[in-house]
Amino acid sequence: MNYWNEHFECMPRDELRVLQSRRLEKLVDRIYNNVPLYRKKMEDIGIEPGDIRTVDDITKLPFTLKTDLRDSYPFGMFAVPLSEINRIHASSGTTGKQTVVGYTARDLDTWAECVARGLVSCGITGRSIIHIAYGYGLFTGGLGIHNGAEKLGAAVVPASSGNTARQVTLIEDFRPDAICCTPSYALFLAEELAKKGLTPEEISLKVGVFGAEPWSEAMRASLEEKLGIIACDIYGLSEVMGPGVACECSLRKGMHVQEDHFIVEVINPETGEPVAPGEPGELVFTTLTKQGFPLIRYRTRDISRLNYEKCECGRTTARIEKPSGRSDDMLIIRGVNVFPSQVETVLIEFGGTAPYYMIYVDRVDNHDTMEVQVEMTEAFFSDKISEINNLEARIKARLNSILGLNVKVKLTEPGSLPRFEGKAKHVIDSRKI
Ligand code: DLL
Repeated sequence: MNYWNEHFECMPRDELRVLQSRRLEKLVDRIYNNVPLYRKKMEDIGIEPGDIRTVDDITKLPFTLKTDLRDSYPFGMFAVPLSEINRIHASSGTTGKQTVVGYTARDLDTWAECVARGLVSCGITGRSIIHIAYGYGLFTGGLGIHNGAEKLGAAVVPASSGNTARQVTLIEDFRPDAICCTPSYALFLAEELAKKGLTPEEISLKVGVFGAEPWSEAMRASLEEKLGIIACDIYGLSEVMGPGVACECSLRKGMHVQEDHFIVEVINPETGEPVAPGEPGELVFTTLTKQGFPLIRYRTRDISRLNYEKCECGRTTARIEKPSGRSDDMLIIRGVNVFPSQVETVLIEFGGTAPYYMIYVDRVDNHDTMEVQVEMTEAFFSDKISEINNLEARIKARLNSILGLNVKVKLTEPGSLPRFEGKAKHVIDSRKI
């Protein structure tokens, strides 16, 4: 078995707890003194940094919610001056505003370290050629994996997302042994390679590291068969760091959390109380070493469970089971996070639309599709067809720019969309993952 950093990945759990406790104590002191939001949250519940001595004290600390990030947009929760920030990333907020995160040079190095550990645990080495088809940009997938792969000393092909024909050519010609992208895009690529007549044996790939969206064991089996690879799962979220918070090893029995950098808890999403060990619940992360954008008890809304048994690979770190869903209504469409509330916010900007809309999500040829249907008002409906087409195009352009995703928009007749007596249901997700 190969490790990137055996000392931390295989640390006896009692030693790990001591390390986590020491780091947690320092973290709480740092955020109390540098992030007004945290000082206020702690004051509100009457605790001081001195009250937190060990990992067990973590439940005394308040949670951090996505709305806290939105309310301190853009830089209000940074714990260092902007002059010390080296990189900024962002991801979808629940409405128009993005959630912004900042990294110091040391944070970027820690991130690359976590990714390098994950890639090595999947079987990638410094001699590998890694094709990265996660998007590069504000999304953490591309650049996050990239820096880890470079730290590892691999030859990195920063293909980014899109332009499938070019991706196929690069894979045929450069013969990478590893690929990193969303699992749905990997399936799409697999089918394009098959269409060109390439058999799994002829495809150079040996390992795939897939994440950023939920995927099933059935998808894993299909990817492994079609590409002739070992398909590993990688987890992360921009708020906490990006990809690499946890990653499977080549045994593929849960994602190892980099616990020297993160404390992971599982709580009951309704009550906020910790669940019994091994029970499912919402994942909550505390960042132990981050300087730019530290978080305590960040509620991810991802539902999963933890396994603390030592893995056969030798790693002692807790393992996250494939997330089984979310406790909120966030959708992940082609790797992009979409909240129905973002769509609603855009729709109400336009006159002529009634407050009835539906979002239809599907997966066609391994491609996620999203169509927004919105009713017109009676007054608008009686207007000219050209005006209807024009409004459709304007809504589409606005949604595409806000979501960063190509969506279909259809204006429908007044009264045509379903009405609900109780809680309105705005999303029909027909994807079979
Ligand atoms: O998706 C970071 C990432 C990039 C992870 C590349 C892995 C690979 P966000 O865009 O902030 O960050 O989205 C985070 O995506 O809360 C989960 O709901 C979902 N997610 C991420 N990885 C997985 C996974 C990146 N392996 C949100 N399985 C998270 C299921 C995942 N869901």
